[in-house]
This record gives sequence, structure tokens and C-alpha cells, in this order.
Amino acid sequence: MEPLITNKEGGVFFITLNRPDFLNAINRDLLSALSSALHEADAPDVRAVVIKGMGRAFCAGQDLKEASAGKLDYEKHLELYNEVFLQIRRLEKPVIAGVHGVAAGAGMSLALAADLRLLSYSASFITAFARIGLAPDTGITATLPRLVGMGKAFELLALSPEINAVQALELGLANRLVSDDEFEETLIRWSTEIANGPTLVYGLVKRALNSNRATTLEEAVALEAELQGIAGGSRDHQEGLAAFLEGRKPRFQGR
Ligand code: T3D
Repeated sequence: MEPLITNKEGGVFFITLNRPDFLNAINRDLLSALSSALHEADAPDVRAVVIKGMGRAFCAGQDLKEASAGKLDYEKHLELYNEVFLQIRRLEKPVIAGVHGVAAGAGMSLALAADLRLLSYSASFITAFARIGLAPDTGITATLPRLVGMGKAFELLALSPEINAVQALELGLANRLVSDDEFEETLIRWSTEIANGPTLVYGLVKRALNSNRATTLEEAVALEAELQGIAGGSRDHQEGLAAFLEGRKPRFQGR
């Protein structure tokens, strides 16, 4: 069975982790397939990316059977995880994690690397690293404190409680929460809506939020001005202005 399935519908590139018998735990094959899929998603006709899991979970993190078979040099292995994290963060288009069932360890890191998270009520998060005597990885130390603040991030990473979907929404780990029945349809509808948006601007929003350059207020406004220079010269901006003046909805091309 292929560890990962991809398909494109309209401007949305769907990536489905496909090891349902192991709650989509990430082994080497799945990790490299994920990296290849993210390369493929970096095409101009792709305007939004969805990452989701097959079966009853989003992803249970590193395949611990592979890890315990002693096949892993952790530091080396993390280069692959880090590559995937950076690919998601550097992709200048919205990445949406569709989380139903559990997202644990590197599975949670993967969900938090995305720009947006749609959860179903069956979703839960467990950082899980400390539970098995590991330090947090795959970018979660960069994303989690930004979403929930330092104190909560420490609690989640150190004590590793299970966070249910409602708690996740309250903490800011979810953008939207829907019933299990509505989940698939909402994921398709929402990602399609997003894929029809001003993709170039979404990419610039992501670049600005990723940036560590903005350490002072002066640097923050300077970066905003640089990115506005790009957005202000785009076709989508012209279309946005024209649509406003003509009293109609804009038809964005993503450029
Ligand atoms: O460099 C590096 O590689 C280090 C990177 C590490 C990053 C990490 O991700 S560390 C964290 C790793 N993940 C975990 O510690 C989570 C382990 N799994 C669990 O704690 C539980 O499975 C869950 C809480 C996620 C779900 O529990 P439950 O009761 O719903 O399901 P289950 O019965 O435990 O699991 C179902 C099957 O999936 C089961 O297989 P079986 O017995 O039916 O053949 C189970 O062994 C398998 N499975 C679940 N998680 C993993 C897994 N198999 C391999 N690796 C897993 N992570």
C-alpha cells in the first residue's frame, strides 16, 4: 500500500497520509513521500494544499516500531523531518491541516506547521515527545508558543496532556471545528474557497508571519512596506480595486 496518496481538485492539492492501520505513523517511506508531494505542490496551478489522514486518525507521529528496531540515527533522521517542516512553512500558499482523530508527536508538529487547521470533534492533540523521553521536534517549539503562549506551550510539551477538539479550539490550535459528518465536505469547500483567493497575498502574509527579521517595531513596518510593494504591483490587487469600484466580487488569479 502506498504510504501517501495525492490528488488535485481544482486549485487544491490534497495530501493524504495513508498508513491507517498504524494511525498514519510516519516511517521513512511516508516521510520521503511527503517531501516529494510538497515539492509537487509547489506548482503555479496549486493554490492551496490540504494535509489529512486516512482512517481514524490524523497522524500518531514517528513510527515507534521503526524507531525501536534501532534503525534510526535521531539527529540524522530529523534532517528529513526538518526539511518537511520547512517545505510547509516556505510554500507561499495556504496549507490546511484537516485533523480528525489523534495528532500526536511529529503528527501534531505537522498539523501545527500548517497555516490553518480544520478539526472535527473526534480530533485530539498530544505532544507525546516527553512521554517517551524525547525532546520536541519538527518545528513544534517554533509554532506552538506562537499559538498558545510560552506557559501553555511548556505545559503541553513537558506534561503532554491529551487536548480534545473543544480545548484545542479554545487554545487557538484550531481555526474551525465541525462535526465528524460535516468534516470532509467542509474541508473540500473551505480549501476550494481559499484556493480561489489572492494566493500571492496569502503567500506574502505567510512570509511576513514566518519572518524573524521583525524584531523591532521599525523592522516590522519596514518588512510590511517591502511586502506591500510586491502586493501593490500584483494583478490581484488591480482586480480587487476594479471589483470594488464596479461593486462585484473579485475574480482572483493568484498573481
Ligand atoms: O528522529 C526521530 O525520529 C524522532 C522523532 C520523534 C517524533 C515523534 O513523533 S515522538 C512521538 C511518537 N508518537 C507517540 O508516542 C504516540 C504513540 N501512540 C500512542 O500513544 C497511541 O497509539 C495513541 C494515543 C496515538 C492512540 O491510541 P489508540 O488507543 O487510539 O490506538 P492504539 O491501539 O494505540 O494504536 C492503533 C495501532 O496503531 C496499534 O497497532 P496494532 O497494535 O493494532 O498493531 C499501534 O501500535 C499503532 N500505532 C499507534 N501509534 C504508533 C503506532 N505504530 C507505530 N508508531 C506509532 N507512533
